[in-house]
Amino acid sequence: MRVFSGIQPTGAKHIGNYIGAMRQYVATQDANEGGAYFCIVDLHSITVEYDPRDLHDRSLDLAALLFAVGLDADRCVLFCQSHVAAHSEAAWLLSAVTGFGQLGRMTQFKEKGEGKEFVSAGLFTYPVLMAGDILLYQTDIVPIGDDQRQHLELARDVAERFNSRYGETFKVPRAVYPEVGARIMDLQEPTKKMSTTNGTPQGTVLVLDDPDTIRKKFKTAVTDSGREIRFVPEEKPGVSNLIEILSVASGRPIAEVEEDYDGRGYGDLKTDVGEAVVELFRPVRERYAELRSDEDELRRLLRIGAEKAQTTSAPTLHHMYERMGFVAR
Ligand code: ATP
Ligand code: LTN
Repeated sequence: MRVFSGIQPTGAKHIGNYIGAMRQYVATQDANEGGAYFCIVDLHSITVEYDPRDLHDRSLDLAALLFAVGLDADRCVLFCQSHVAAHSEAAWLLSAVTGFGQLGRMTQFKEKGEGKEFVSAGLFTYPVLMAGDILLYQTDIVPIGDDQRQHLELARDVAERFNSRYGETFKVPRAVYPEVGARIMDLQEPTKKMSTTNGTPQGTVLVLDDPDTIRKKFKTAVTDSGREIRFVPEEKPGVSNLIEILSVASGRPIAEVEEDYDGRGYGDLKTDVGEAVVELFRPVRERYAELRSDEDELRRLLRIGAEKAQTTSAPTLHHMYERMGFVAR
């Protein structure tokens, strides 16, 4: 099985990104013979307003963070999307088999564009670039969080349409969502997903937050009316979110966490989740500081990743041009 996933170098990564995505990347890098490819999708991050001076640093921040959580350059391929030209090329070619109507129905496009004075064409075609990312690698499985469901469906449609119009070229990929934590909610507004771009700062726990900040964010988390600690997301979104986070951070099933807190108060739960998350991220913070201080080494590792990604994606890109009828060089 071949694994592929992408992650944006914008903003600081939060516990939702960790639980929904990064943790899965680490788990899949050994379990898959076909190799695991993880892409820092810098080309995607120019689709909303951004500062060019930041992009460079954020990309290196994210590389260091991904290595710090456990990706290993010898066991997976980590690279920047902009280093492999095939991604931009594939996006253009695939736009021929992507429906304008389907792109207009993407909720991320509607949400990120809403109320903005300037909405880029790139924000609209974002899912085409994403489909290319995945399809170029003949990917079997894509570990992602729940919010990417619609984009993955589009990538599958694009693959099928291309295959039927131009002949069998792509594998049709399948998404893999974590069993627990596919949609971590904002601690202050637990009916909204945790997000660096659309969430509340106090309700968003960053992987690199210092221990006291993490404790404080959990202490002030919004809970629900009633007193019972039970996992019922529709009825008790705040408490259920905390249970889910504690389950992942402590490695215990949800039912066991519920049992442990039977008859206890919300205060205990908040303190314990905070502490468990502090311990979960403590080694990550330490490794991050070390890795981030050596930019030359990070660049070297990303270069190696880009070379491997380029080699893997080249034959598929070549087939795309050929089957679409372009004159060979
Ligand atoms: P944000 O909403 O913070 O801007 P994002 O979803 O736009 O983040 P990425 O950082 O690229 O962008 O997301 C990386 C991965 O994290 C994706 O697989 C996404 O599904 C997952 N993810 C994002 N938010 C959550 C969340 N609240 N819970 C679980 N997984 C999430
Ligand atoms: N849209 C994704 C990031 C992304 C991605 C991908 C995820 C870009 N290309 C390919 C999986 C596979 C997001 O998380 N916002």
